Amino acid sequence: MVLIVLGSDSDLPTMSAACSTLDEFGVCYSLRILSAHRVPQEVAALASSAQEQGYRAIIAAAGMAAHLPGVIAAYTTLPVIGVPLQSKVLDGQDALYSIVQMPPGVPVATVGINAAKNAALLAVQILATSDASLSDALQSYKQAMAEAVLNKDSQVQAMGYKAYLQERSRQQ
Ligand code: RP5
Repeated sequence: MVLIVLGSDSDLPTMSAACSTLDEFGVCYSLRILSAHRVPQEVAALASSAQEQGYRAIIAAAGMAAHLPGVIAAYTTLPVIGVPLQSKVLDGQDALYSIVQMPPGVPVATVGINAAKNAALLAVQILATSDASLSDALQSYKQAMAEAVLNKDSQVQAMGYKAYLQERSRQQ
């Protein structure tokens, strides 16, 4: 249901969090490694056929001058979620600006630098607009997050911040 495209296999360690998040929600996906700069024709062919192949959302991740999500968005009307990836020289800001500043008419829903998990969650949210069980799963996910925060709040109040910090570093 979700197509994940990476600009390089060097992006996979960061983007594996998108795969594991989709796994958590039982959402099936395909993972491809195709570069907008190195294999532009393959990217065009994949993006052009993504809808008829049954995909409902696309996650595209790239670093440096990150044209991959925008090029994919040029070839499809499926929602494209762009993930800017951190690189050594400009720390991911190059990719962030490349992906987020799409010209009018060709949007890419851009998440934060290296925000693979949020990209997957956004894809799940898109699918959940027409899938009640996914919508329920997202509600449970939010509820679990809320309970975790409230639990931490209770603990810090009960223990005081010093003991809380000690306990936290002991667990890490
Ligand atoms: C981008 O260039 C890729 O998305 C990757 O983040 C970056 C570097 O690619 P490699 O040289 O590691 O293949 O296209």
